Amino acid sequence: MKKHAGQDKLAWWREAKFGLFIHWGLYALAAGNWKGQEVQSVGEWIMKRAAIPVREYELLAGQFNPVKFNAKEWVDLAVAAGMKYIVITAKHHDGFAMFRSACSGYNIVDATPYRRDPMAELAEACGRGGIKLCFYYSHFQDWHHPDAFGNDWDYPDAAGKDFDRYIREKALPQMRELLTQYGPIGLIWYDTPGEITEEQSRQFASVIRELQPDCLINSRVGHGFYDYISTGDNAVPARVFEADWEIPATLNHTWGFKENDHNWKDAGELIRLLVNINGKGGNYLLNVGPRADGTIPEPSVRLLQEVGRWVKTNGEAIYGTIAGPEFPYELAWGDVTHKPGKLFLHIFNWRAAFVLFGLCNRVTRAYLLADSNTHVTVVQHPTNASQAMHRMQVYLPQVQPDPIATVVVLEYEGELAVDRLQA
Ligand code: FHN
Repeated sequence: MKKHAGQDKLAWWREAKFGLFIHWGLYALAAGNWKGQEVQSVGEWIMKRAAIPVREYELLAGQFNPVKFNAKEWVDLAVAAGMKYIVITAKHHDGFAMFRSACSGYNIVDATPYRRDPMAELAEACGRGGIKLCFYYSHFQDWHHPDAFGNDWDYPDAAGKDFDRYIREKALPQMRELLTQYGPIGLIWYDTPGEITEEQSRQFASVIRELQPDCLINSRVGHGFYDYISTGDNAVPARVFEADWEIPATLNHTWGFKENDHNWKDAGELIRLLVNINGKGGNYLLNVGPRADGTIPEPSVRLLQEVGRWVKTNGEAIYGTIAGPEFPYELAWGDVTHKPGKLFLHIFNWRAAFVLFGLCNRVTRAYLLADSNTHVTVVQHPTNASQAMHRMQVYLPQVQPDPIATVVVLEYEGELAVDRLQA
């Protein structure tokens, strides 16, 4: 249940539809391997999966020196991909702060040879690039802090933990730092609330409401103190979902860099996912895991650039689209997105002609989004004794303009209406 009424502050996020998730931390140095062995887990979980003692894991900080990190290049990549916001791991479950922190020396400025604050550089580059900067903060799990959750190999005495002390001495002070050191923050992305109490979730929400009332909060804060819902990782809702929601998703399997994870999706799959997620009403938060030297792996860069080329041409069918409509049958040719007055048919499986069942509105104009001079012929038929649904024949051009997805725009009159199936 959502316990916040503010709506207007969601406007930028509803318009955005596509964001860049960045998982970056000490785990990138391990790159999925520990003591010469690959660890079977996502890269950022290596400390827990290999039960690496805090004192050993901490040594990574002494070697973490991302000299090739260039905030502008990261922001430029997000812009090239057509993304409108960046959510970066300020602190993941390993407890290491990737920002300047006065309340814990376990941070990138004080504990690494790098000595710079990449979040400050990103804030500056995001401001210049027109991208909203947002922070991920692991509020419940912190494997470095004896009183937080998650580390049962260094700190096995669960009963002796004082989680409120961790909140008081580390988590809330760090949240204050994140909310005061980098200018306006678009949203805070909390994660894995676990057994957090309602009062504790309230505190994590309140610090944001107090310091940056316009900053959004995702649902993983726990106990309903959110502005929008995060779905499960890579879990696309099966149907149109009329809520403010976002899906965190990967390009390969891992979130944090893992050198042996080559399970890349291809650009076509990513574009189809973007369209499908937007059509169901969601935002797509797509992840990259930079290396420890500050570079983003080439396959990630290439994929985001390819997606961006498509978005650049077809952005009108992405940004600001709203949930639905839901057609009551499978669309063999592709998928739909929608804004009032315009229905966008994304043709993934090209064909000379097909029938769109169910659209009740009169279509006044039909054309290709990539080229509004290319007229698309549509012939509409109302329901009759043998056809329980409206039918519209759509005749596509001979040559398929885009091998991945060609968008047909249908401008229609009135309130969008689609026939339902009837028994
Ligand atoms: O445990 C994390 C995981 O490492 C990653 O950060 C994802 C991203 O949504 N969130 C948690 C698992 O759901």
